[in-house]
Amino acid sequence: MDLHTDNLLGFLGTFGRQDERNVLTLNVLLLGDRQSGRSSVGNALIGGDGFQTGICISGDAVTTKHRLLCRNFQRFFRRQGAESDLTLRVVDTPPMLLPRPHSVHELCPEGVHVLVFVARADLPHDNTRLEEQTLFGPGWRRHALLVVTHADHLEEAGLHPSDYLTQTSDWLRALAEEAGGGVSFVDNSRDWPSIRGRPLRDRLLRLSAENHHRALTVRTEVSL
Ligand SMILES: Nc1nc2c(ncn2[C@@H]2O[C@H](COP(=O)(O)OP(=O)(O)O)[C@@H](O)[C@H]2O)c(=O)[nH]1
Ligand SMILES: [Mg+2]
Repeated sequence: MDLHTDNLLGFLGTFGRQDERNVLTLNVLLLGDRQSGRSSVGNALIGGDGFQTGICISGDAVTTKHRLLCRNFQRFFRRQGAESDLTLRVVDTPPMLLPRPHSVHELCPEGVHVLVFVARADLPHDNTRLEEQTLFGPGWRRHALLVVTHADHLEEAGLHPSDYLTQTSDWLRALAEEAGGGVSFVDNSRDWPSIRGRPLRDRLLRLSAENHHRALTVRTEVSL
């Protein structure tokens, strides 16, 4: 597997070919609040530690600008009888309620296949929603996957994930119900990123396949 950072890997097109194998390239956008665990989820997806993570000191965010990391997973799945690589292009974002659409568009001019919403289980959430619809259009839910991090805290508290969802904020519960890719609970304090990421990669690929690998266009003309 090759690890490519930032712009080292040119975009191959949604479907390309490499050494006679098909390559499916998916653009993935991480969204969420400060310290939600976005960068850790990005590392799990990529199977590395390229995104800087950490506790923010004196209110300064660890992730301060959009960052793209790419990784090719060889022979990740079979498509129409042929072995296919999966190339993930994962965009980490600063903690903002609204990502800067121009930055996302610059990194993913062809659009975004999967929106990964990251929220942490051990902190309360308010009901502020992102302007997803304004940014990605009305079909954004079909491309959304919710990842709840810090699942280790739920385990410690003896709380089952489904019980957690009944007790959490309205917006998180609504998102869990609306997201086409459903909800994944992860404990990012355990295992190697690559191992943690495998079920997320599978889920992400399944979701994108359900959307026939169509990408959402990021609307840059809206003033937010
Ligand atoms: N215990 C635990 N810690 C986590 C988990 N996910 C992330 N962290 C830690 O939470 C802090 C913030 O994570 P980070 O990925 O940088 O969050 P970001 O600000 O949203 O990018 C870091 O110190 C991580 O190591 C988790 O699932 N469990
Ligand atoms: Mg971060």
